[in-house]
Amino acid sequence: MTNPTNLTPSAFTGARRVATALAIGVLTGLAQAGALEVLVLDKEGKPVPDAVVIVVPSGLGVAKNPPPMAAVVNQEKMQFLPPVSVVALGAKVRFSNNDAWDHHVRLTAPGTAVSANPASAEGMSLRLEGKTAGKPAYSAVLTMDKPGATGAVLLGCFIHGSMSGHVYVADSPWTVKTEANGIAVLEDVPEGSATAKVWHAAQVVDKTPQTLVVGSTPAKLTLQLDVVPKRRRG
Ligand SMILES: [Cu+2]
Repeated sequence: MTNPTNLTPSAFTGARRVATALAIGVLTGLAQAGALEVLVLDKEGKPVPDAVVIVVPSGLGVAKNPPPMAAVVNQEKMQFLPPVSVVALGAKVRFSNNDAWDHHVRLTAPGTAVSANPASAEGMSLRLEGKTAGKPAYSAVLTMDKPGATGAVLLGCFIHGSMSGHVYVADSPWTVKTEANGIAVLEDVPEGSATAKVWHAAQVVDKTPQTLVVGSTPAKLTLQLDVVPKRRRG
């Protein structure tokens, strides 16, 4: 009969290594993770930047680069920059006016009556004074924390109707914006089946999510919009 105290030091260390490996495995849900590259094209087959790709895996895992809990959106030369930001639910977004004249920050979520302000379903707005040369810009921090308020929040300005932007409050940790080349790279997506969908400001009708399988080799997927978004100036 083996007495546990008779284990040799090396056997004991080995057992501990296995235990540690198992613990790490449990923490990561044991699922292997793979990379997924999603290309978003417009109706004419051209790459679309500033689209948001949302992947929902069936397995458990930890996202390598989840949407941040903080972001900065600048008002500059009559634009919201960046025009699209992806953040996590509960993120604090700092809006800063770098123009010499006043702007509003108006938040609404079309179709879903979602707002960044828990007190109002219609949305909210605030006014930021213009920047004086040599002084810091006026800014305000808004928290995207309305329960269930995920999706695209529309940004606007009452004074300048041409100004628009979006803050996409992500539901899934695997939510990434496409770069100038129309590609969004998602890392550490748990292997197995997943759904992928695309959001773009110009795509008014929601596209049906696509089902795919993420494996050990990098997967590629193309999602196509039904529209040709206007190119942003600048
Ligand atoms: Cu304005």
